[in-house]
Amino acid sequence: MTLVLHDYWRSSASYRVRIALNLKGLVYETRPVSLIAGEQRGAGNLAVNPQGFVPTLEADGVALTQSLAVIDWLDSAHPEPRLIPAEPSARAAAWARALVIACDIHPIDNLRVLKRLESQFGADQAAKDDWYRHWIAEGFAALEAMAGDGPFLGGAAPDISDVCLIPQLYNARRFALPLDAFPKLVRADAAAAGIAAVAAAHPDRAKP
Ligand SMILES: N[C@@H](CCC(=O)N[C@@H](CS)C(=O)NCC(=O)O)C(=O)O
Repeated sequence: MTLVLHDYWRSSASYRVRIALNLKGLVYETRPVSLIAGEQRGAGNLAVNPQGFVPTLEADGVALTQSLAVIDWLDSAHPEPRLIPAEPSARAAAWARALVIACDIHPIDNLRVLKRLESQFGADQAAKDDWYRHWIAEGFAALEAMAGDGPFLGGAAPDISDVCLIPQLYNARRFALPLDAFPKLVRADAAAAGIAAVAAAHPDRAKP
């Protein structure tokens, strides 16, 4: 199967999919889409991703969008190692943690939202940075309470919620959010950083 990932090195949704692909040991090509140059809204990207987002994973020419749907597809097509637990309660808990990040933190801090804050309300860089940190801190407080005994959020192995956490923590550090209040999240991230497949997905290694 030919896998082509349309991504941007610093996009956290793209980073999630790179982590999942690498954990499953899958080989893929990348097609960089520059968010800085606005390429996400160009005809080439819209042809595979009608929302004008990254990432998109093309699997034998079939375009798969929405990073969590892509990870769910990967877990169905390539089940080992499982990122979405099979046992119903563990599965619901893993999805709940993942969705705290993917639904309730990440979209509010997206580039288009930050641009809109500036164009519609005149927010300057400091105001936008404060907004960005606020939503991460609020979501991380809940996620810290939802995390298990570790080392990963759901236990002994990384699951879909850790896959979402690692990029969100990367963003939190970029925007200088203090992390002292989130020891379980920092522990899960440190455990993940020790996995070569996860480290290989880091933005610094995906930079074109
Ligand atoms: N829910 C989507 C979100 C994708 C998304 O927000 N991608 C961002 C980068 S992390 C993007 O393409 N932003 C472009 C923009 O805001 O113009 C997913 O999980 O795939």
